[in-house]
Amino acid sequence: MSLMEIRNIAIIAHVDHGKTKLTDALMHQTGMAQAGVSMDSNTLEQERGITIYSKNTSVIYKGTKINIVDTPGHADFGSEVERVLRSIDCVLLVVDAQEGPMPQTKFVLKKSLELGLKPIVVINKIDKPAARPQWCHEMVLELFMDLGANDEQLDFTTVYAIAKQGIAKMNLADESKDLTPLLDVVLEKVPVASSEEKMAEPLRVQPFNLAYDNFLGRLAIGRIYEGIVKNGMNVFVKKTSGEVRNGKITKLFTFKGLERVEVESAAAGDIVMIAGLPDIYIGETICENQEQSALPAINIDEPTICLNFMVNSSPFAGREGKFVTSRQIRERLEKELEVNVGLKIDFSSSEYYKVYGRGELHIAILLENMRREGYEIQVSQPQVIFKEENGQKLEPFEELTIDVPNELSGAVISKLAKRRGAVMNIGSEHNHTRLIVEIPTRGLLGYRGEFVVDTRGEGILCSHFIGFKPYVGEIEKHDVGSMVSMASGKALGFSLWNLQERGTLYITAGIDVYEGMVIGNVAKGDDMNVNPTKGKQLTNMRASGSDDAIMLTPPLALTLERGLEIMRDDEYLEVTPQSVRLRKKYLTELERKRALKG
Ligand SMILES: Nc1nc2c(ncn2[C@@H]2O[C@H](COP(=O)(O)OP(=O)(O)OP(=O)(O)O)[C@@H](O)[C@H]2O)c(=O)[nH]1
Ligand SMILES: [Mg+2]
Repeated sequence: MSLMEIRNIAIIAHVDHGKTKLTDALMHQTGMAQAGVSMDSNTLEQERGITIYSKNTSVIYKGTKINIVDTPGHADFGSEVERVLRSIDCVLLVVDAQEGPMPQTKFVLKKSLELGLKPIVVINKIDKPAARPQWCHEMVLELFMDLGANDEQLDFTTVYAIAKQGIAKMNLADESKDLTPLLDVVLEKVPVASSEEKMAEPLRVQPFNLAYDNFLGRLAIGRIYEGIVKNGMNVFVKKTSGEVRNGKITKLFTFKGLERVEVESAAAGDIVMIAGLPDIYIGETICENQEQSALPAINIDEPTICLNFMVNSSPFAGREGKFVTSRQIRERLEKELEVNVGLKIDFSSSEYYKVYGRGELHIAILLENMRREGYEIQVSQPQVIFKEENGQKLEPFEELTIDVPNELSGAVISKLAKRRGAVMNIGSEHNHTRLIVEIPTRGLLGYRGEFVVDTRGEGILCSHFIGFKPYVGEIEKHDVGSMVSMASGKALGFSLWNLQERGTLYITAGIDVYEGMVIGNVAKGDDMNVNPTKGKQLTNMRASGSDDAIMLTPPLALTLERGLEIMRDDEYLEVTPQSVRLRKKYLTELERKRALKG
């Protein structure tokens, strides 16, 4: 058994503060990955420039193996970070030197401190012209204190970095060379992951993540706490409840750079990927003997929103997709459950599958993946999940952190108040107001788009889930109606030109529409039935100028996330490989009237 020393770390931060760039640079400089290869390996991640799935890698530095978990920064994936934190020994808390600590910094740091971890702080992006590393350091220290860090935790090491250029230094005045100062700190400060004694004990592995392989099925990614795991081993899988079942390990991998490397055995301290246990789940304990006790469970956050996935029933169904039947959708969703830990699905209804998730982005990513694979689906409006405790109705709440130019804060506050947001704190700095707002998730749904418009793109809004609280009653948030097509055919520039005065259009000329399709919103009031296919009245005289000459305001293109946000409860979002359309559940006006009468 090769006994290389091991260190296990996770990289955590607010979204975009540079976790992945730092991980990439560590891989490149240690020769574990070639230039240009990134941890954000998934196509959607590359397009969006965000990390969606936490991923493992390892680098070897001065004869020590450092297992690194790169985590996502977006709040919808916060529970993923939490799981990872349980299984490593130290975190690199990356903070943008200009922005300073942001909401997600606080969230992930809080979790780390609670678990007793001693973070290493990396103040990143010190190359930005507006970087203020000293200030940032003070802010981080303040945050540690606010979060109740103990003396040992308060005595954190700070490293300054330019992840993008692969540079780290202990003092701002030091020479800029490479990342060795950071790697040396990791060797010095991160506890060694194992010991001879731990290796001599019977095996215990705890999965903190799942993966899927078409040939091997479900894979568990976990930390070996004690003992030695071997390929072909017969094991017991234990839950904290005491429930136990047998299994056999059929393949074993460790991580090397971005690759998984098949191995015959691995020892305590390492992070491994195990095949052969088809029903393995996060937080269970894989052990060698039936009598061993299970490790403490890993908590998985409950979903906060749900919506129905259905067969696309629009008149355009089947135009673009390869997989359109209920059975195909079901199989795809079942496969998703293999790896998507925050997701739950109820398959019991014959009309729809009820999908429960952690937020609009979490659901949008699933839909985006499905449409790219060739699926057509239609979904209902996302709803928050209510809970009942001691006879009281509870609903999910979020904490918002908002930064807006001073003159816009009034407008933002009044909008949020309508949606039952309560301002907890207001501060002002450099003509910007920072608001901390507590709001029911229900009130936040559909607000992001409005926020961008209201603040002319100059505002920043971050949210994270803070828990279930008593239900606050009805929220009326829509002040626009839908513009619904009453005809099928090609939308014509002439009619759109007339319609665009009434609201914002989602389509442009030349687009195929069907009766019941929502083609825009109506600025004032209720839904409006319109005919976007109507051409200019033909008269005896030739019309001056053709349809092409009409200048239309560019439409508000419906993206998946925007669609999920603005759709109303009597509408479906139609998702197909090339299109996202909004439609009424009932396509004709008559059916809608009947449904209203109930
Ligand atoms: N100026 C500057 N930009 C940086 C630096 N490090 C990262 N960036 C940029 O910041 C952006 C985000 O970097 P990522 O590494 O993807 O950030 P992340 O923390 O992994 O983001 P999420 O995974 O989505 O939470 C990218 O555009 C990087 O090029 C740096 O040191 N200096
Ligand atoms: Mg990232």
